[in-house]
Amino acid sequence: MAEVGLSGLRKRNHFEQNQTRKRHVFDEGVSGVEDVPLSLPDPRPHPHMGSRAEADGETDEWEQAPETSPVNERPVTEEPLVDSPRPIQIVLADEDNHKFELDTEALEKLLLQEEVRDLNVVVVSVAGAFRKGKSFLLDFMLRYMHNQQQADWWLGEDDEPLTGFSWRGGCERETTGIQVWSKVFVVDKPDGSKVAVLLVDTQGAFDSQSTIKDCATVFALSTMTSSVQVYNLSQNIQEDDLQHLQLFTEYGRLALEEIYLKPFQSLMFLIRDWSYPYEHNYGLEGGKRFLEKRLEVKQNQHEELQTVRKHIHSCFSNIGCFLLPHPGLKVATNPMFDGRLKDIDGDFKEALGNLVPLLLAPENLVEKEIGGAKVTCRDLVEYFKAYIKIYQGEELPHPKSMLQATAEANNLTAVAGAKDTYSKSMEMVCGGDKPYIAPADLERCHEEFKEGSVRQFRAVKKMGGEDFCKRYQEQLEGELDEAYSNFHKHNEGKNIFYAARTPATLFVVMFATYIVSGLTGFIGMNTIAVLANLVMGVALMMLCMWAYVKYSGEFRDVGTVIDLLADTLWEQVLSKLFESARSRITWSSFLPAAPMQRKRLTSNNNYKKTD
Ligand SMILES: Nc1nc2c(ncn2[C@@H]2O[C@H](COP(=O)(O)OP(=O)(O)OP(=O)(O)O)[C@@H](O)[C@H]2O)c(=O)[nH]1
Ligand SMILES: [Mg+2]
Repeated sequence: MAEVGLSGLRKRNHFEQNQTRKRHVFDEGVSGVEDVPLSLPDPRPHPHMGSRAEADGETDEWEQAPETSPVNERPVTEEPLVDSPRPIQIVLADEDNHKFELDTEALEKLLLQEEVRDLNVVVVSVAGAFRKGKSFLLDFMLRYMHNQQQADWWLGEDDEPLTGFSWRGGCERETTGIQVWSKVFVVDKPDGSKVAVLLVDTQGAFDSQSTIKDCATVFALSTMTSSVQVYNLSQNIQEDDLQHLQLFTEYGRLALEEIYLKPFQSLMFLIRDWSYPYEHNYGLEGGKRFLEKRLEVKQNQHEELQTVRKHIHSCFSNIGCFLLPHPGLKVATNPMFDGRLKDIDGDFKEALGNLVPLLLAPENLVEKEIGGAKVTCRDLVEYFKAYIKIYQGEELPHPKSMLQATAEANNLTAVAGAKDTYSKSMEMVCGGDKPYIAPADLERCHEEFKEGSVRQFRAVKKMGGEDFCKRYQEQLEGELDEAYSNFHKHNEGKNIFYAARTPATLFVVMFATYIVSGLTGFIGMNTIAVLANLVMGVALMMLCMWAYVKYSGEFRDVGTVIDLLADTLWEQVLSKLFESARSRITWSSFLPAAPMQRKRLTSNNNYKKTD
């Protein structure tokens, strides 16, 4: 009876939580551990939060507490809110910035409870596209965990609304981020060991508010941290389902530091609304045969199809498939449906009765392992912290939608083609075996070939639209300019005068110092003569070294330093000297006087004469 009284209050609280669920639903405390085989005081499931029946204020007869309930007589504030079971948001989705945040405090409160922290953990997670009944299924798993001692009854009463993880009808998404159930179930395995079972609900993929990266992050995080990932699909396994699984698991694998042979554990394809029982029967056996066919790698298959299948096989240690029938029209279309078994088709209930124990019966529980070592609840907290950090950082590439990835590949190929044409044309003009060309001519060729190359890029049919294409055109133009600057440098290298600048400078230095040393020796300034000889010797050594470097290609660093020195000397001293010498000795001094000058002289003379 105490349970009944509590449930009345819980109902109110749960409704409130439903409104604020997206933030810290767990602020009130999360200490929940349920030892399944040991403590089951009431065989009926606890009324959990989240079903529409609760949210709407609808009350089933079980929840209508008798007025005489001793618990009800207590003031509301004294109710033990602390252990009301509910979903806890452990990964929060920041919708505006497309980021995910781990609620470490909530996770630690749950997994570091004394009773469970050192137990090996079993994590069962359900992931897949949005609005496909994931939370609904998890609520049946919750029922199983609560009622599993009553093997033939665990599905519950016919008139009992389905509660637990928040589920609802309609076309808009419900679950966001990652949620776990606030009770960690402690289960005795047949071998006598105790394990902690954690149920995980995830944000549905491909809703209208999430990017591919968001979907990949949720899927990858839940796959990395779960021991059994249920991949929830509708009606069939389509090729795009496999491609998305490939993309998402690869995104998960990228984040793992160590390369494990098989990075993830068990994958269960769960096909909802299976409509072809005459080809493959409902359940695990039918699913197995169906999956074998779907994941078969054949010799004559296209490479793309083979790669997807090989990838999936290589990622999971264990892959299964279960075919679940349609639950009936009331479940799928009736807005008043609140999860009562009486409204669900018999076939579905029967298949569900087989499916859930397959995942959660003590003998079937799969403990979480990472790198071959079993993971405890305490370890799992650390793994969550480490993994989420990777997805928050910028280290991982952004997974792209199929169209975006194809458009990008398209444009990049067109860029590469156009660039290749440009390079070939430029090679014809100034390639390795071509002689030096005047810089102005080279620039003219560059402009001409660049224009042709851009024209070629624009002529290729590309996906992604004009704006997208424009970005790649700009990239192409940038790359062509860069290539031109390389061609230009290469061309300059062929200029014999440019190449001879270093030896010429060193010769001039040697010649000058030779003259200085001769003159100063002649007039008895021996110190200066010795110094000049020294400089001449150094210049000679540098010239020999430079010649060796150019000939052998060894000690290129030394060659560069000599070139740099000679260049500086040329720019700073010699060219200035030449310049000033040239300005003094003009051509006019070698030519007969110009008529103008003569005229001016005459006029001057005339002027003088007039004077
Ligand atoms: N057709 C069909 N509908 C189902 C099945 N199971 C549950 N539903 C209905 O699907 C709707 C969505 O259920 P949810 O459990 O909230 O779906 P979800 O995948 O968790 O949705 P999101 O949280 O938005 O990702 C509800 O109206 C359920 O009644 C099923 O096996 N087949
Ligand atoms: Mg959901």
